[in-house]
Amino acid sequence: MLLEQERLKKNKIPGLNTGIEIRKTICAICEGSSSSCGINAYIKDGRVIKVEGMTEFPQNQGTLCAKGNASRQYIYNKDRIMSPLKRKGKRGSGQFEEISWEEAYETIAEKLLSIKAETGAESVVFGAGFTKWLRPFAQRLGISFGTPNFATESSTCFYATQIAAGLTYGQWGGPDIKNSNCLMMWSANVFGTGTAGAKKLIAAIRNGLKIIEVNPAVTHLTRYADIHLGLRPGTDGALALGLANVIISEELYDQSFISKWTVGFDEYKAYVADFTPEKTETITGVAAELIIKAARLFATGGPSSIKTSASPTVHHTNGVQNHRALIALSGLTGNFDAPGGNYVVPETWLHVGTGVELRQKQFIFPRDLTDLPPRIGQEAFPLWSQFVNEAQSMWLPRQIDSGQPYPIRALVAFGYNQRMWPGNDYLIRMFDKLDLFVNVELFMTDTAKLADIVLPACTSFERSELRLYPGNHVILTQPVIEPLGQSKSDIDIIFDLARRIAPDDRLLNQGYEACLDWILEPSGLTVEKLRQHPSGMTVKDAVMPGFRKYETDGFATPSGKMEFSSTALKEAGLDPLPTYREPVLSPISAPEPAENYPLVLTTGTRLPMYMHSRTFRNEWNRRLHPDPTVMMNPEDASKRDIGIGDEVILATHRSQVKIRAILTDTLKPGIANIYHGWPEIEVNHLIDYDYLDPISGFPGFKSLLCDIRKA
Ligand SMILES: Nc1nc2c(c(=O)[nH]1)N[C@H]1C(S)=C(S)[C@@H](COP(=O)(O)OP(=O)(O)OC[C@H]3O[C@@H](n4cnc5c(=O)[nH]c(N)nc54)[C@H](O)[C@@H]3O)O[C@H]1N2
Ligand SMILES: Nc1nc2c(c(=O)[nH]1)N[C@H]1C(S)=C(S)[C@@H](COP(=O)(O)OP(=O)(O)OC[C@H]3O[C@@H](n4cnc5c(=O)[nH]c(N)nc54)[C@H](O)[C@@H]3O)O[C@H]1N2
Ligand SMILES: [Mo]
Repeated sequence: MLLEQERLKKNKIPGLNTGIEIRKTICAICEGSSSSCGINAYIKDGRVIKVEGMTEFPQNQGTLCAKGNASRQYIYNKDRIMSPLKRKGKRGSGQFEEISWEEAYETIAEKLLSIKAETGAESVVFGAGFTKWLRPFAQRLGISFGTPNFATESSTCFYATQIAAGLTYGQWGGPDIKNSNCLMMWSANVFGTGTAGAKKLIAAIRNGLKIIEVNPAVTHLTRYADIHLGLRPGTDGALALGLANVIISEELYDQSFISKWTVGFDEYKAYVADFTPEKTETITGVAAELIIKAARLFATGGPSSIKTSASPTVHHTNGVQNHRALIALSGLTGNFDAPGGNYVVPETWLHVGTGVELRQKQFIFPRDLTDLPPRIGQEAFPLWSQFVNEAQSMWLPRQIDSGQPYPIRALVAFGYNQRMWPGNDYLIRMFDKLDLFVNVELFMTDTAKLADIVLPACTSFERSELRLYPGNHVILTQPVIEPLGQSKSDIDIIFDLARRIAPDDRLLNQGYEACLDWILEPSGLTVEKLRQHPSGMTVKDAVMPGFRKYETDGFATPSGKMEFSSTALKEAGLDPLPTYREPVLSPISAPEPAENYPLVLTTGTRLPMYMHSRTFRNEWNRRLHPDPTVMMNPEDASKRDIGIGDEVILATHRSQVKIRAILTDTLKPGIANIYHGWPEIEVNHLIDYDYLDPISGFPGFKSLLCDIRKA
């Protein structure tokens, strides 16, 4: 009997005789529409002793990736912050003293309220790094306090694609893969970045879905692809215009959609005429025959859809226009909001579109942003402010520096990582000018060390959060363990602060669950009901929107139509067509720097075991890829006498890093590729802080010039 009990315990079998219980939660190391996987957490004596994928969870159906599987190393990490801290030494010295929650709140509230009285609430910025789940609450807190400035990671991620779509169609839609015959995967590398979606993609490919992959690199997807278009980084716009050239010259476009539902087609057609397959080959490096073949397959092998990503096409100094050029292919071929094309489902919660109706916008904006002073970056990027309800974080260091149009004096951030910014050394210097920098963090990061006050947050296992998924699955998790040490859920911190700095916000002051019930109300769901479904519930009567909604509603653009030529861009004095411009730093546009820095550098291609800066400290993840590396073609390496695994110096005109070389044929000669976010090297020092797209303010992370030499 005893032996049997030992065996059960050792094998972590749940039950009364082992005291092991399975509780349901989700992973929040990644957050996005193909992530936040369902988890079975095995709990014994209040500790997580094992995790596995939740089989009944539609998102991941029992699978977990390398990061989720290492959850215990994330939760019980020695770097977790265990109590509120106040800085003692010089900024960045890492010297802190423990303080009580009460003292932390009082100090913060007193400072924020005095700044508000002196220079206005707009001098205070609320912010969030990659973490998304808390944003509606943090942004509302800021608005109720009186500041328009909510500055998040989305100033470098996704929102530029939303601007491109807003200008062109009003709103974009994801690929309706179920009904699609041909899918253009425009650099969305789901095998490394959204593994829960990869499984479904392979199933569709086995079912006959044709794939056109656009990617400078050969990836895991390439073996499944019918056509692979390996372009030079940053030339996406030219490639898209080249594809349009073939579609138009061979008359493969949807004439009736275009005549009825678009504006600017004639100007677009005239502009596109210049991008012959031959010329496009010269710019992009993709063979003319392949461009022709891909254009024909996309236009005639439909219904065809396009899967875009949040970053590779817009991390360029011509990012928004590149992205406009590629999404225009959907309307051009009559696939926009059509079955098997790109299906528009309005966002209901945290960037995910479902048929479950919630009050997201109404909750975040108890008052209109236009009643408040201009947001950070609004003057520099007026179109950003038209399409995005946040400040442009890339402009934050600039405004702290200049004090114009008004001073920025305090930053209250949830999980801020200075390595997100290009030229991050500039931002670090600017932190010194702030009267108060609060960072709410899980771990004592390099950025937390720069704060005046650090507040300990807890992981998804220790809190309750609401998530919606495509397919109308909804979950409201409950903590599966107590928060470690004195850490708290971000939400509790937000509500505790609200009572002190936004006492007039009656809804916030009723607490988290009351707010959730208010948000959920139109869907008929309640906190009480969701609690009865620990694995979440699929809302059966959710009403999905129909296709071709423009036929009744028009397009949400100034003309009410799809705009090949954008009214808003024209009014802003910018190119109204999806004009192609070379990246500011490219071998063609910058021949002089290119003499010393002849390689095109793309940064931030994701590694499957790392999530930005989050999982380096998990031993299991770190062992899979221990050292910072650069990928380069063997031909470029042998010219430089570089061998496999050699230490090399990767240099741009601004800075350099020491890194190991990976030699690989997956990249063409002339291109180098590195991951961002390593704690031991400063990748973003390689990039100028003002290397930004003029429309969105997004950094040109993925088209730079560099050279590599043996260390
Ligand atoms: N494991 C893991 N997953 C993640 C993340 C992570 O850090 N780790 N981050 C999440 C976030 S925030 C994001 S934004 C997404 C990104 O998701 P993805 O876009 O799917 O991933 P990336 O690896 O950034 O880029 C995809 C591809 O873009 C290619 N690429 C590089 N430069 C260019 C270019 O100039 N043009 C084109 N067309 N392609 C280019 C690269 O070769 C790469 O294969 O991933 C999310 N998922
Ligand atoms: N060179 C280069 N730079 C890039 C990119 C690139 O491709 N190349 N990509 C850009 C893109 S697309 C993105 S999305 C950004 C990445 O955006 P970042 O914000 O840099 O991403 P992370 O490092 O994941 O997260 C920031 C912090 O959040 C903390 N955190 C995690 N969970 C929680 C939580 O629940 N609560 C709180 N309070 N904190 C939490 C983490 O510990 C971490 O320190 O980087 C951008 N920067
Ligand atoms: Mo991102």
